Amino acid sequence: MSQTNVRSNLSGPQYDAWLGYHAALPGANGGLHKAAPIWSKRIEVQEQHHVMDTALTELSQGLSKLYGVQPEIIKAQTQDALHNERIPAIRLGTLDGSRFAAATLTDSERAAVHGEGFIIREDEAQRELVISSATLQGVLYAVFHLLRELTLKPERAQTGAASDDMKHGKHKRIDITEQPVNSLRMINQWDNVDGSIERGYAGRSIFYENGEFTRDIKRIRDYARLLASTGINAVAINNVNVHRKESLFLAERYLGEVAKFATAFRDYGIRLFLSANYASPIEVGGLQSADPLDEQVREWWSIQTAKVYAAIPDFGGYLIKADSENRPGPFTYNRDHAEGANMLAEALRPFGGLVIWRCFVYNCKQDWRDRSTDRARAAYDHFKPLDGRFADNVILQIKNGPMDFQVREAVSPLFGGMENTNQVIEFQITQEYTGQQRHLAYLVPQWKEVLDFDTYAKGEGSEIKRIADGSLYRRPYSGFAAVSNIGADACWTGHPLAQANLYGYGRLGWNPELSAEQIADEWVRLTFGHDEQVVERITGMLLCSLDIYESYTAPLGVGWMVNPDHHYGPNVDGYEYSKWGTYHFADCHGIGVDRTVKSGTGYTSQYHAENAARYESLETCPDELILFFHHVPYTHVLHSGKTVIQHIYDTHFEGVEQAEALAETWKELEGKVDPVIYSKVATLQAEQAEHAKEWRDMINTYFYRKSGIQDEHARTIY
Ligand code: GCV
Repeated sequence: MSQTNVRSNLSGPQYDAWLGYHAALPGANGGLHKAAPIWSKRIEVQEQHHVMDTALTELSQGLSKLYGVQPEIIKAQTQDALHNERIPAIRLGTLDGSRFAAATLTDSERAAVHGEGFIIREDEAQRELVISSATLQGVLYAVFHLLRELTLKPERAQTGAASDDMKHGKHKRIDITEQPVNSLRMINQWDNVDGSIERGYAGRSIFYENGEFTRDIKRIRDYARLLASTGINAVAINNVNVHRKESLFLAERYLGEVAKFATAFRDYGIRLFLSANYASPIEVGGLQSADPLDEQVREWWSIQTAKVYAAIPDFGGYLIKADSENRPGPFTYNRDHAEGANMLAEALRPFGGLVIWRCFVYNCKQDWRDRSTDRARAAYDHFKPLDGRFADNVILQIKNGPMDFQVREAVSPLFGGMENTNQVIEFQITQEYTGQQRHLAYLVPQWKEVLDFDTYAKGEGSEIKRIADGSLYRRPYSGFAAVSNIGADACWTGHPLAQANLYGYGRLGWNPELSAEQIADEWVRLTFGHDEQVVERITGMLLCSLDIYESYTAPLGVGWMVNPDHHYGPNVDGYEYSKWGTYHFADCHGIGVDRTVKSGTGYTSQYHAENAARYESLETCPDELILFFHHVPYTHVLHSGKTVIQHIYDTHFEGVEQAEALAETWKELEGKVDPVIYSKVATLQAEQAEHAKEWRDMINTYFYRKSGIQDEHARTIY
């Protein structure tokens, strides 16, 4: 059987995720096609291209699910005449390839819509809907956008000029212009070829099985479809920790398989990248060295990269984790990271490829007795001095915080520290430290907070989102990257509601101005329909979920306190006497990491003056980060008026009550949402409520025993 014939047999609401289009209107299917817009029964195109084919398939499938009528698709040959007769239709195409696309726009509109941006416009009589973009990817994004709009706002659907709404002037002509804010909108898979996923909480890999690439290309396409529907345009298909076998992905052994994945993603406008092993010249090429300044090494990369491009002409480039957590890198040869990255950049440049170089570089063999070394400082200390030295096709990938995707940590001061370097921000959609898709944690509010953070790099208004999108420093390459949260689980994400994080990441990458509320509302309506009780309850659950998780886990920004290795569940001293640089320094007097210039590690100085001063002073440091920046006595009084110890007790008791309330809220939805999803979530929320108690009791007991201070409300502490 050929690879493409092997089909996933997964289906149904949990698998369809937000693309079911089954939820278009409240009520039953009966009413659906009565509301069909007059133009929805026919689609006309002039261009032939694989991405256009995808757009057509998506559009026609989506419309037929929404309105119960399969639209007729008319391709190039006969189209001119039909168009002149102004037969109602959707007409779509690129500005260069389609006459209608160009004709509907004014010169200034044509100039304004570029790259993957698009315009969707209905004519006055609603007989025609024209989709125009400069690129085919833009046409595809427009199709997904249109279907989303029609699903979210059923009132947009009209039956034509004769409709009552029209007569009463209620119909608003569809006229949408969208331009993605970030140019790179990337997903990183941490999948290994043995089928495991590093920090994966949704089953095995959909990409690999037992040392081979999956034969289920249908599943890869279905994933590409989900990603593209939110605007994702790049994917790195293997773990940044590149092990022995995965090092061969760029060699003959696997390149043919990689190319098949590239085809599946390409059809959805997504460029494929590989995580590469910095020591590939040795491990794959059999050379003695991987020294970036060695001519033989440079030549090896050039030749090997040319082979990759021969197999995948639109290959995106290499994602590199070097000199990080025991991975090889240029430090071995006394070279710096600019020298390391630029060598790869040189090999990729002739093909338009990119090097995405991670800044997660720190000493993971620290002596816990040494209080002067601060892991939070590491990325800035390593990379800031290299600003301006990276080649123009190198992009630094910087985690949102200086530590490691904690529930609460400061933002990375590297944003705002490098004016002359391309940068993307890295988020973690997979919930490594945020409940591992067994606890509910909607992460969009956290990402929004980071993106809206003002670095003051160029004075007020220098938010991280403006560095990520390239506008503050006018960088050619910029954007978002994030670690995926999907696996072979039938609902993709383990916890069905964790789909909202994947959806939200894509939407935020497209437009960081969208609010967490709007994204949650969109996702719930697309996934579950418009029943107002369902919408209100689930969006409510999502929006308070991260605060709840934070309240019963590590307090006030100090982080960690998890079991070592797998990182699930409470263990206050789990990382305290370890080599990882992840300490809380709790003793009988107080807790927290002194990162001030005055008496601590000096980390606060890595921020621009306004933020440095705010964090340096106990008076102005925000409560939620107090233990990230300061070591304080348990009796220290927060801005909230509570002492640190009472805050710990209160939040942990309240957090459990709130986790129980989440489970109760969900129970109200029995019979109102898909039964399989209902029972999965009900089980998970009950488990979360129980596990929150474990967190509460361990943390409260630990700090009660350390401090000897009673809870003001005399609740049970062990
Ligand atoms: C892929 C953390 C995770 C590791 C991960 C690493 C990284 O340390 O625990 O599993 O490795 O981050 O981002 O490289």
